[in-house]
This record gives sequence, C-alpha cells and structure tokens, in this order.
Amino acid sequence: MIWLLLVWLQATGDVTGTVRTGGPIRQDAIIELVALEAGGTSEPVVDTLTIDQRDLSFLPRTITATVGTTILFRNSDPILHNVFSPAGPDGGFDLGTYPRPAARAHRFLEPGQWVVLCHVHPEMVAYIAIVASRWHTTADRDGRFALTGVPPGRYRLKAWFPRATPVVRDIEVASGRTTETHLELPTDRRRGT
Ligand SMILES: [Cu+2]
Repeated sequence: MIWLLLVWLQATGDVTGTVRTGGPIRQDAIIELVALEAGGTSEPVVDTLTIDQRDLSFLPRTITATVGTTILFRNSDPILHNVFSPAGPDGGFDLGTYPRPAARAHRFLEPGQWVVLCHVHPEMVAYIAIVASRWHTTADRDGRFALTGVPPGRYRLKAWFPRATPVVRDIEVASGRTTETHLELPTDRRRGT
C-alpha cells in the first residue's frame, strides 16, 4: 500500500526555469507547455479567473488561461472603470463602465492574445494569453517560473512577452524529477516594457 502511494506521488514531474532578456529584467513572461506525444497530457482545464481593478491598475496585469475560461473583471476602486479589448481572435469586447463592487465577465473561446484597456484611464492595461494547453503560467518579477504536477513525457515549452513572438524549447519531463530550463527572450524594442 505504501509502495503504491509512493509510485503515485512520483508519477509527475516539475518544470522550473528562468526567462531573461538582453535588456532590463521584465516580469510577466508567459509560459506554456504543449504535449508532443499522442494521447497528450495537455488537455485544457476550464476555469473562472478574476482580474481586479484596484488603485488604477489591472491586477494581475498579465494572466494566462485555457480556452473556455471565463474571466471576471471586478472594480474595487471608489471610481468608475471601463473594460474593453479593441481586438483579439473573437474581435474584442466592451464590458461597459461600472462602479465598485461590480464584476462583469467575458468568456474566451479561442486561443490567442488580448490587450485589455479602460476608456476612463488610458494608462490602465492588462494582457491575457489564452492557450490550448492546461499547463501555463507567468514568470515572477525575477523571471522565475514553475509548473508542478506535470505527467512525464515530451513537451514543447513556449515562452514569450505579451504581444511578442514565442521562443520554444523541447523538454523531457520525468517522474519525480524537476526539469530546469533557462530561456533568453529577444527584447521587443517596438513596445518597450
Ligand atoms: Cu479605469
């Protein structure tokens, strides 16, 4: 029985690493893991996530989610905020302008990237990356990322900054092991940080 439990505990691996650029450190790199083998283990997990509007910022500023996910946009400020995306695979959306503590939802039915803005405050911006895989995350402010509980197999690791082209690396995930990957992303000079 204990032996079975140990086998079960070791049936997955972890993927960790860092994302760097030649320039200043940038947070919020997007990481996606796509299974390369048939009968793949990257089927999506549909979720409901929240992006808050607090102190004139979208929090989190960058979010990753799987196709089919609903994102709630909440206003936690004592002023009116608007939520809209001018473009995207679904043509974009506009949730209107609303006060605290309201939250309005948009469901993302296609993979791709959206830029989310507020008509009232032009400085407010958020980035949404919708991916087909269930394995996705964002890097922290030091460029570190971690995906845990990944079934063993071959995967393609994709990493990119919002609105930039992904850098890819093929990796192997083994039971009970941590696969470490360090990626260098090109600096996107067109848009800055
Ligand atoms: Cu606003």
